[in-house]
Amino acid sequence: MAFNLTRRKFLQSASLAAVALPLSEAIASETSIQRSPLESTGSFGDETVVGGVCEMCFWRCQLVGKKRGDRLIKLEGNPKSIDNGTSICARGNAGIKLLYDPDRLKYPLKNVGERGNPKWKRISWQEALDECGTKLKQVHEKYGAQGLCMFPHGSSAKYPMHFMERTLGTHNVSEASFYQCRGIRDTAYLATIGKAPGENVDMPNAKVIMLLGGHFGENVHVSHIKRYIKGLENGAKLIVVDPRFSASAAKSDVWVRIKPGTDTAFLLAIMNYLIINKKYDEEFVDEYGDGLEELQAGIKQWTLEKAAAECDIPAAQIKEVAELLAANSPNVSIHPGRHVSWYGNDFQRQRALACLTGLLGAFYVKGGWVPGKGPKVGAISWAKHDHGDEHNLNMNEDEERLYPYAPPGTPTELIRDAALTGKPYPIKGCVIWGQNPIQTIPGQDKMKEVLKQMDFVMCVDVMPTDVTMWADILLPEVSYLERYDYIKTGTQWDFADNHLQFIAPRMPLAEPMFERKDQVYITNEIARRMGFEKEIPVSSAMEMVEKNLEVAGLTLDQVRKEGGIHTRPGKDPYAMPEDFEVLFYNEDIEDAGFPGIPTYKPTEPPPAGYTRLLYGRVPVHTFNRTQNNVWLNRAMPENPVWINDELAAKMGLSDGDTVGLVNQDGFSSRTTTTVKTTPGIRKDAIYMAHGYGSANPLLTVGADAGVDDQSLITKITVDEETGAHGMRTNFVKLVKDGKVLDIPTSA
Ligand SMILES: Nc1nc2c(c(=O)[nH]1)N[C@H]1C(S)=C(S)[C@@H](COP(=O)(O)OP(=O)(O)OC[C@H]3O[C@@H](n4cnc5c(=O)[nH]c(N)nc54)[C@H](O)[C@@H]3O)O[C@H]1N2
Ligand SMILES: Nc1nc2c(c(=O)[nH]1)N[C@H]1C(S)=C(S)[C@@H](COP(=O)(O)OP(=O)(O)OC[C@H]3O[C@@H](n4cnc5c(=O)[nH]c(N)nc54)[C@H](O)[C@@H]3O)O[C@H]1N2
Ligand code: SF4
Ligand SMILES: [Mo]
Repeated sequence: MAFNLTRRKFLQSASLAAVALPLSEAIASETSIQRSPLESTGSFGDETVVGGVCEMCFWRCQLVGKKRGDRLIKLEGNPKSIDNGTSICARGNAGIKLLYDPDRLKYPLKNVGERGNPKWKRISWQEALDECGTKLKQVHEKYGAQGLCMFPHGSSAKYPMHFMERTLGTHNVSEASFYQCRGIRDTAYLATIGKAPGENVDMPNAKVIMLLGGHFGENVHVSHIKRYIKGLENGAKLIVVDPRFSASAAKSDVWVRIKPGTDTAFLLAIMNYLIINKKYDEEFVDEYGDGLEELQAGIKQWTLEKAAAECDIPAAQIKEVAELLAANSPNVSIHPGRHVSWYGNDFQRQRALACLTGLLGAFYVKGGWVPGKGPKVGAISWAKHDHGDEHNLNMNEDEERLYPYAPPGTPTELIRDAALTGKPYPIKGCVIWGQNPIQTIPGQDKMKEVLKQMDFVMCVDVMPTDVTMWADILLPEVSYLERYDYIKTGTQWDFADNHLQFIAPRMPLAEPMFERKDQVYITNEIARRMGFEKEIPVSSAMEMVEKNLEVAGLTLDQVRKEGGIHTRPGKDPYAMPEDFEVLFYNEDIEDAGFPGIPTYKPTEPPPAGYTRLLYGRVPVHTFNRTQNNVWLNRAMPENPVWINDELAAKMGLSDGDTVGLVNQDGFSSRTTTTVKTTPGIRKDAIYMAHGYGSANPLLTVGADAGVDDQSLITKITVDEETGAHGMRTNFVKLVKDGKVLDIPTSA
């Protein structure tokens, strides 16, 4: 283990959410962990296979597999890991149930019914690949590269994505991890400190940790949560800003019960207070800061009182937070957040977080933001193919960029609008690979219209999900436990003085079953059929990983002999780079037509009778992708709606009541769920876990379980600087026994 955190304590932290869940669920998730075979015995299986890298979520903990005969029977953290160590979370543990899920896609399928209402016919790979190659080629020839689009997510989607982008030449690629998740964070920090921040805060050494909306314990990334717990064990004070009493709020010293959407005002008031009272790190700001005067002038109206009124919190609490940060600077972890696509005003909030970190001098210091220096590995990719100016059009790269701070790819909404209007160009071919845009992207009906108008939709997945119902051809991929791909790299900068780096290539722990194929096979075969045979960079996934390892001077054999993970000495993570700068004021942002200093843009309040819909993670599921997992379904089969207990009493609602929801545009939830009444949420919002309520009847466990939050997010909000989505701008009422209940929010 990388540090002294006992297994029991880790399990406690992984089920921290029990604090914030209703008792019934708390018991369910606790017992599911206690009953896990992990607890009962240390020895399992006849053989241990090394080299696994989890992808039940995208943190990619390193695994070993225990086998009995041909069957993988248990997953564990790799004892060689300096990242997650021997720990994995509930979802990682349940990977076995994904591997052997009887509902998994097994053969290539052709939709002989309608998109959205499919009738599946089993076909051969030959036929499936021929059809994909022919149809994609037709679109490419008729409409140019810009006639194609892709919705990818996950490590296996990288290889086909690069084929689409580089060889076919389309810019219409929208990754969920950028446009619905963390892209705004990355470009806002890039525009402030020249680097994307990751979640790289040195929490074990922090004196104060501040989380805005981050709720560790419900949001679970094993090594990250260990660093957080280590920080708390070491005595860090915890400030949690959240409208809801989250698992982190339950551990906090200061819980800022903020009005949703107003975080930027809160941050500006803290910065103003620090500047006026000269409580910022003057030495750091003199040396590394640029534009403090502009910042000071631009935020001077943000007094504690003004922010208190805007955020609906006491002025004294904002002062308390500012004082706590100042007294402990520079050893403070201002967490950059991860899922930051909130209100469509998010670029400015993320800039404010980076600027506050700068005012506190908390870059490259113990406890502050410390990027960590991981090792280099290769990135085999497809050759760039020039199809001529007419064929590689990019609607976000016109003379004036529409979204100058867009993360890589093209904003989802631009792609959808182009597909629906044909302007600036038609989009007629769609590849979906490891993403479920029906449940991931706001505006479900819009997404369905986009898919309906395509000439061809191809989908590569491991499970039948809501989006796979829209495919013409549906291809079954091997899972992360059955393939070579992604090399997980990282460092151990935050625990020890002898800094280490690690390299962990994903190797299969089990043999592929049925007719499932991997990403390299599928992409190469389609490329061949589209006439790009000569450009194929590798002939197998194993060769791809081998070549990428070469850059680090390693081979798969060697890493396997080393237990699946290669470690080597690292570099001092606290060394400040020479050209480091914090741009409190950024002239380029202003030239592009946006505020050059962090600026608060209010979000629309709920209309009378409605309340705001908030959503987030639960410890035992990953978005929608684990809903059919039988172990995880047992741990949390539905997503109760959190509603303030006083409001509930006024509305005649009790804990456990069955309800549906309807939103401001008249969209109703297809399914129902239960009510959780609690003082742990403000009156101007309700909360539910994201990812539930799957509609695909082929999911024998997950279909119709709970309510799909995305089906209620129909008002589409886009962040002006980045083009990424905001999703917390929708409002709902509850429906009980067929009766729509007004929400007395002003009560
Ligand atoms: N309303 C709302 N929307 C959100 C969020 C939210 O909290 N609320 N969260 C946002 C965030 S932070 C993110 S990162 C995105 C996530 O968005 P997505 O990545 O779209 O998440 P999932 O819904 O899990 O869909 C993933 C799809 O990949 C498939 N899959 C799993 N493993 C593999 C594999 O190995 N190969 C292939 N080919 N497919 C595989 C799954 O079966 C599933 O169909 O959603 C965003 N959207
Ligand atoms: N178990 C589990 N862990 C995961 C994932 C998973 O699917 N399952 N997904 C991973 C991924 S890809 C991501 S991006 C992260 C996402 O994890 P986080 O970045 O933590 O994001 P969410 O889960 O969307 O967080 C929602 C939190 O924000 C609060 N909130 C809502 N509105 C506001 C507001 O206006 N202001 C403030 N301050 N808070 C607000 C909500 O009450 C809730 O506590 O989790 C990662 N970890
Ligand atoms: S945090 Fe859990 S689900 Fe995510 S990679 Fe690690 S073990 Fe797997
Ligand atoms: Mo995410």
